[in-house]
Amino acid sequence: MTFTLPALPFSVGALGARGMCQETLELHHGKHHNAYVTALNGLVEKNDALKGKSLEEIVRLSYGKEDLQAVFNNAGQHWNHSVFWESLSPEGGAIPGILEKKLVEDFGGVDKFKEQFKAAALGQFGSGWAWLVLASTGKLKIVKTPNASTPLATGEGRVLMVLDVWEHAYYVDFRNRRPDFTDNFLNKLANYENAAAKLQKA
Ligand code: MN3
Repeated sequence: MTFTLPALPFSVGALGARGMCQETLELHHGKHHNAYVTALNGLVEKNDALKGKSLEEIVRLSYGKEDLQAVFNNAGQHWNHSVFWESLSPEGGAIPGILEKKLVEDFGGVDKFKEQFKAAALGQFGSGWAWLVLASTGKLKIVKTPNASTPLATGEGRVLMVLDVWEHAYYVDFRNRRPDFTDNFLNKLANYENAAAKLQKA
């Protein structure tokens, strides 16, 4: 299987008024994400055991395997970025009732959810990701993962939403200010509609 860069679910300039400019998306989607896809295809081409496997299968089978570290890094980054683009919206920040109710139940309020999510985003030392997942307990949970790691591999829950906290995600718009980038995501960019739809399907 040859993997391809998914199209953004919005135009490349669509988030400019909400704190993520066209240059960021051209670099992040067109260069960074594309490079992971290209590298993954090169690695799969050289490894018969991976040919014909889905992206999800490759992420899971390469996790924690020393000899497949490069495969995991590129497959994980491809999967994580694909979820990240779906986690953004030009109409972001509005939380549908069904998700709001669950955030209140499981975190004690929307503000508490945002505090915990921000703490995860800031607490991830170096590169990584902050996630909203539905744990096997049925409760929403926030987790962070380093580098290319992902709940798809760790089994920490079904992914509803993710924020990329690698520096390449925010340096053009926010320079070194990850806290401002995270606040902006939670209040103006986060696609809670998409997260709510995934919650209903889970
Ligand atoms: Mn990234």
